Amino acid sequence: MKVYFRVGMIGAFLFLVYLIIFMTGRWREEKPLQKRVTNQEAMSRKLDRIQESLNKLANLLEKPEKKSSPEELSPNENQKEPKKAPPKLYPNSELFVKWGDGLTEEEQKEAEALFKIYGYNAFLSNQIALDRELPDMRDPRCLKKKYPRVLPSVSVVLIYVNEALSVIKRAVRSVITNTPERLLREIILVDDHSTYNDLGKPVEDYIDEIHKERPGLIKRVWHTSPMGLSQARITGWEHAAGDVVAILDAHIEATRGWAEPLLAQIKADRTVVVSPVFEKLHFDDLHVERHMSFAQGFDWALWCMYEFFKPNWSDVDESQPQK
Ligand SMILES: [Mn+2]
Repeated sequence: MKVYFRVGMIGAFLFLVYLIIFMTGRWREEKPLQKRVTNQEAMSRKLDRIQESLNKLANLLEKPEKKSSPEELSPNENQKEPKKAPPKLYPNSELFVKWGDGLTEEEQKEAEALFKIYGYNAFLSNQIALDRELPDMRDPRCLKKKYPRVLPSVSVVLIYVNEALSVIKRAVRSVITNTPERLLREIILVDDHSTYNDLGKPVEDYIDEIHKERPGLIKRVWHTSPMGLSQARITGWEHAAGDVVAILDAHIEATRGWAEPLLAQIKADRTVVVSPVFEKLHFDDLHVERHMSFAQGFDWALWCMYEFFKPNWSDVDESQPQK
């Protein structure tokens, strides 16, 4: 880390030197060409010399550290050393506030780098099982409900752009595991022009793997240019062949019994648009927390908002659907 810091400092210093030279160069632009060239040559020579000295300095700084590196200690001395907890490299990163104790420095670096790319803990997502089982957070009264066996079929649309591969895979797996086979018509992956390499062939490979158990279950649709969130959802809907289309982000995990209550509502009245209450999947340790029951809607400025249900609703029965 110290070495990186030093290299960083030297880099910053060099950049500053470059900036000063650049600015001085610009101020002198009115001067005759001959003089400007000589000035530039002199500057460039100076810069070379500064760089040389900095390299020497960097080499000098590296050497004492190498002497005290653990590899050069005798094996006995090494064993006697008590195991120290690895230092926290990113004390200011949100990712490590509640998570990440005991990670090696290398692991912390990887986790932080992935967090910067994805905005959630893709490092942890890559470690945990694709078919992990989440706790059942349904109201006990929901568990007693019976739904018709014959329900409309559902096409599940998962939209994404530059999502973590393991997150997409887990979303797909969770939908397959938690939707009755007779009801799941297909899963449609809509990729809004991702640029990350691992969302090409690795996704195709995963689809092939799924198709060994459920032939033709997954469709993949690729936008040839970025078209945005709403269009991605519309694209998914256009490709859907099921009676009902469930439109979701790709960073979800379906849980047991998610589909039947929604499909039963639509079977009873095919004009309704239904939305479940989504539990909260935490970005850092990926645990799930029960979310309060809200209705989602939009205000006149088109901000998405959450609205409480009627005051008497929870007194009556929280397991009932609500408008
Ligand atoms: Mn989302």
